Amino acid sequence: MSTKAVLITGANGEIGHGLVTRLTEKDPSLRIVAIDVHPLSQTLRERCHEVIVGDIMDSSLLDRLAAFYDFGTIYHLAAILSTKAEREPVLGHRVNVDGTLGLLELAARQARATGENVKFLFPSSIAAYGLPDVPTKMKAGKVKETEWLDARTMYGINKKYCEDLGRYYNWYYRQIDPQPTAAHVDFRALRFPGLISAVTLPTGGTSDYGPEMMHYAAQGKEYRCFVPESATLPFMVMPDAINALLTLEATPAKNLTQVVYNIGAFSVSAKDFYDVILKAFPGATVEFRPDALRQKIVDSWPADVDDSLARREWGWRPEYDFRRSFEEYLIPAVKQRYAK
Ligand code: NAD
Ligand code: AKB
Repeated sequence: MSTKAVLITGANGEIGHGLVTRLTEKDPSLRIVAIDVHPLSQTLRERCHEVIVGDIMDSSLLDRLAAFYDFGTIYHLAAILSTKAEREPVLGHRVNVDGTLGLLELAARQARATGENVKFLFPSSIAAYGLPDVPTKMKAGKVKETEWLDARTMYGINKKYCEDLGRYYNWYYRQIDPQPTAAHVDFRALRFPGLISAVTLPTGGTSDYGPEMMHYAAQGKEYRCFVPESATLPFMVMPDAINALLTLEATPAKNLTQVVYNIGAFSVSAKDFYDVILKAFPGATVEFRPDALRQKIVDSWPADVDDSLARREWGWRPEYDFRRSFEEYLIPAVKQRYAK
């Protein structure tokens, strides 16, 4: 008989850290199977039932997992983020699209074998959007899930396509089979804004300037910000991002009319970040030296998102606005982190 477990890919990443910790705090007996190409830290390893240092592209590894485990829920976090995927687009496509397809197939096979739906949580991104220029972006304000979907980066295109793949696996998978399967992949995606964690530093993304500015200031390091002061994006702190994943996972399928939901917390400019960071770390040195090419990516992402659907259907509500994020979570935690 197979062992019941939760699968987390990309477990060593920023969201992985928060998710593994929160899931095991909630239920210490939960069996987590974690995969990442990089080894997990000791503290995370201790919280997992099995840790695999491996590649989600390795189909024999996925076959082995399918043979040993019944995954009721899969959190598929492994990805190549926007800046790295723009530098290596073929790698981005392989990991972000082919990798996701492999995981969706694993979930579909498991649903077929067990006769029970497999929940598939997918972190999509504001990168799925593509606005043509800054005036249009600022005029658009809070964008809805169905608007401005002409993504301009390999990463954004990958995310959008994977949302569509998820919709297919959720509602139309093998639709002309004479005998439909009893169970299916219950795909649920969140379009996350830029995330900020006090515990980890981002790598390979484009919204990284916000969290980087804070982590550099806390370490007394000079930061060169690659966007202008006016650059504006939606952001959210990691505790809210984890809450969103867990709340969406726990929502009964009958409450959900869509497979993709925006979630928002606050929309701020790079100058807003600078002001709050300077207040907390008066010696901080930040030089705004925009990189026109990376800035273009930020310019194409929305300034804010309309998350009314998530609020209505599954009760989404961020706990942290901009002020509370910094005063009660980020600043105290990073001060403590770098004081060690
Ligand atoms: P991250 O880069 O910190 O973590 C991704 C993890 O995936 C890394 O630990 C990496 O080693 C692993 N990985 C990459 N390729 C792999 C492969 N082939 N096989 C196995 N593991 C592999 O990113 P994160 O911030 O934790 O993001 C997690 C998910 O959330 C990603 O899908 C990302 O696109 C999405 N997301 C993140 C943000 C954000 O601001 N952090 C915003 C929107 C969406
Ligand atoms: C990135 O910048 O690539 C991510 C994201 C917003 O998806 N942080």
